Amino acid sequence: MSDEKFTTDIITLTRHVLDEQRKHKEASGDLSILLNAIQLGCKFVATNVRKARLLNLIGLAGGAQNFSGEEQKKLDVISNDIFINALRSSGKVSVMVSEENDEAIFVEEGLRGKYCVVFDPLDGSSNIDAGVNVGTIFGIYRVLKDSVGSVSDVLRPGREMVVAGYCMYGSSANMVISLGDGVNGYTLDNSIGEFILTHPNIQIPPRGKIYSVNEGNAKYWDEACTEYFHSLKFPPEGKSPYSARYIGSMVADVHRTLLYGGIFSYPSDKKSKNGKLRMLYECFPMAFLVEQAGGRATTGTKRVLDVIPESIHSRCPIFLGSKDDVEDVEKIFHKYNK
Ligand code: P6P
Repeated sequence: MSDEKFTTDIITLTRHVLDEQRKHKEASGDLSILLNAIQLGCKFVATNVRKARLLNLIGLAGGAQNFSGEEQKKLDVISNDIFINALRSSGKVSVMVSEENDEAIFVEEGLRGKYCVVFDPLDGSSNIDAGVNVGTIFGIYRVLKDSVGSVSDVLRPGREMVVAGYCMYGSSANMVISLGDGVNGYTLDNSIGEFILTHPNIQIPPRGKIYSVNEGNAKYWDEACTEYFHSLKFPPEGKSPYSARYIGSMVADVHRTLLYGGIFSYPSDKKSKNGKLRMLYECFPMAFLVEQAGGRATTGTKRVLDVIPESIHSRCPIFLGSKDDVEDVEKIFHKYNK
């Protein structure tokens, strides 16, 4: 008989959010309802990512016909529609920004709520074909006072977010989320359709031994970036080099960094002066989570969460991870950017 104690007191994400809600007497329960809508989207995506190759859902935009003859869409487009519909029908959202939509989405009167949600419904979707982990990334702002929903509600620094999280789709679906009071991880139990608390109070190690960056861009890096990564690969005598790990799917690379420590980066370079990753629904949520777990996130010269986006798809360079590793980045960048 396994000595594993069978628990009948399972902590689901929904229960955890309600516990959080009870801590705030003024809480209306709106955020709990909103997070349930996000959970629905993640459960849908989890199911369909796992079946994608079987259902031939991958890479079929443009002309492919499904068995009923209608236009078949790529999984990330379908996932986007699922999230938009779930968020709109929750009645708790006024503004949405999605990686899949050029313009912000403003919810009609009667269904507007006090939150704005920025999200990438299926980040890294090009990796699905190769069976690599992909994920949904989301951040939540409260609408500005007296606002009925406008772009100004989301062109704000990431530090003003109230919730940030991601759901990674791999061998299981792992939801990692912060409501501003630490970071917790949940694993989807497909048999009951609930996210179960499996990683309470995630804390990132103060220093790691792994660096994660696309070295294929090294020829385009600036001097500070080049010097920093060189210092990890060729440390002083008596110190071991860091190991290199790069999956090319932000959710997977950040998840590993959060649990094991070290540094993940998508720096700016001569090809992309602001880097590749988008502030609102990639950099800000991940920076929020890492800071809540005791780590840090910098552009090289500035705290990521203090950057103000000029437009909803603005990008920024990012180095995130263990606080001592991020401090090393800033020391070198400070030398070159006085
Ligand atoms: P590169 C995936 O396309 C993505 O948006 C992130 O998930 C990932 O971190 C990055 O791009 C990878 O970009 O240029 O290294 O392939």
